[in-house]
Amino acid sequence: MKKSRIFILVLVLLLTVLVSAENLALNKKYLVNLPAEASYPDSGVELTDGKKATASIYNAGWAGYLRQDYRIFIVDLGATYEINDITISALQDVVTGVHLPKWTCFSTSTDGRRWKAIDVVELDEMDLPNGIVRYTIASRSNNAKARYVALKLEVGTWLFVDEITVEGNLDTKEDITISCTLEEIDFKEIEFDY
Ligand SMILES: [Ca+2]
Repeated sequence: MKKSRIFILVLVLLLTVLVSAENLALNKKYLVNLPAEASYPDSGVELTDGKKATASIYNAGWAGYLRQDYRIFIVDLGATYEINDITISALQDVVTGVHLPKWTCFSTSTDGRRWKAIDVVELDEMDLPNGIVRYTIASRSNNAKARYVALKLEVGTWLFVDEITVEGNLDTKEDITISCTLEEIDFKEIEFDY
């Protein structure tokens, strides 16, 4: 009896490891519709390098985006996968004008041309933590198939972003059929709820 229980436990643990989601966005290419400010630059790898910034505007891990209403970030996963949670982490430091986005829209595509708006996350100031914090905004994509993931974030004064993640299962990888490159994507064609 005991042996069979141990066997089942090991089996469950093994299955959990096998189906556990991984960050498919890690070290993947991304584009932003407008570049980060020179004072808080992004070299083009920091938002998917797996490194978290500390909750300080002086930490070099933050890319800073100033005004102009919103930014759109597109991550190329390199192949189509079934994806689960999409997250983006931002800084709140109200005194220095760094605010969390009031809304964040999520959209996915398998070919970079046809897009599907999948979620909007709105942040209510009443619900936000006080002080200087690194805050993660998350969306559930309910096993959407995607090669490209786009996020559109409201920008008030400053938006500071350090990392985007896309959770999914590597085993669901599909070979690329017809799709455009990241550079060929037209930001205006992406479907968002806002
Ligand atoms: Ca990072």
